[in-house]
Amino acid sequence: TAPGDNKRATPSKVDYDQVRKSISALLDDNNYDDGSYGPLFVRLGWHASGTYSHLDSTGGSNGGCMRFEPESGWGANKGLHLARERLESVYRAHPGLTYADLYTLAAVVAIEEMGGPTIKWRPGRDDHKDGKKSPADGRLPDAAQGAQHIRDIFYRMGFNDQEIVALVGAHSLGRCHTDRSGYEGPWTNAPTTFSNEFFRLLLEEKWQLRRWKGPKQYEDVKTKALMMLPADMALIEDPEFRKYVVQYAKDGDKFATDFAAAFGKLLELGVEFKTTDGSRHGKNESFWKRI
Ligand code: CCH
Repeated sequence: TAPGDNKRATPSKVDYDQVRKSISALLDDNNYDDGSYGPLFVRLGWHASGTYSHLDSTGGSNGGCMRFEPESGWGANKGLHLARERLESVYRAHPGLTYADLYTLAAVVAIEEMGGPTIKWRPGRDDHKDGKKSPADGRLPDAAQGAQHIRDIFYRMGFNDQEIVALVGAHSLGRCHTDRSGYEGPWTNAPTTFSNEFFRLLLEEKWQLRRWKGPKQYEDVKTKALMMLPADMALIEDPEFRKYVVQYAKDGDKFATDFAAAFGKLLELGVEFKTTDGSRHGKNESFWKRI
């Protein structure tokens, strides 16, 4: 049966510390990928949020629409049903919790548990009953493209060059799967540990085109075990992006701080949070001021 609205209790009754614990308990699985669902949960939160456009205020994590068509069927979201299925028990165990909050909190918990920074997160996203408000496909980045495309996609969400580079640093985590994106392999040697290794590898390794039947991707000359997407390579080819790659490769703490800020912002794009008097909190106002 299709997942529906969670109207069993009001969000304020949900114990989010318990929700966090339930999510943490689902991260490790020796039979899955590199032993953790963490990277997949991060991709889930990112793809749930990255549909936002500040031009018309559509898209974003509110609504939890990725569980419905059309979003569930988008090529860019291939494989994410595994994350949603894994999280279903958490949704069931916590009456009042919305899928929209769950998908974003799962990403936050995963990053924190994989050694990343604390990310500011608050509940308040509603679930829609269907996918009617989903934007048209095409709002998530295409890995085959370069700097101009990346800017088009992320400027549309309201990010600047520094935030873009910080966000893509999430590719220190996880890997590509031939049956999902068509690409193959991990970016780093420790794909379940949050770090600035992605940036260090980009600068320090020599990268060559991989000769294979799959889509155009790069491999490190030394071991051929690591990969970069064309869109990743754009971060060192473009001089403005490259400035931040150099900075983050040198300073892991700065990366962690900037990543936390940009990722926290990503998860809130287009979400209107209710204030205690029931009125809607302004979209563009930062919640730091409110709490
Ligand atoms: Fe990404 N990403 N991403 N990515 N991504 C993929 C996997 C992950 C792009 C393409 C891909 C971000 C930005 C970009 C993660 C986090 C983030 C894959 C492989 C492709 C392709 C999917 C597969 O085959 O499983 C492109 C292009 C961009 C921007 O230009 C941002 C931003 C984030 C988060 C902040 C994570 C984590 C993964 C690993 C998922 C896994 O299953 O291991």
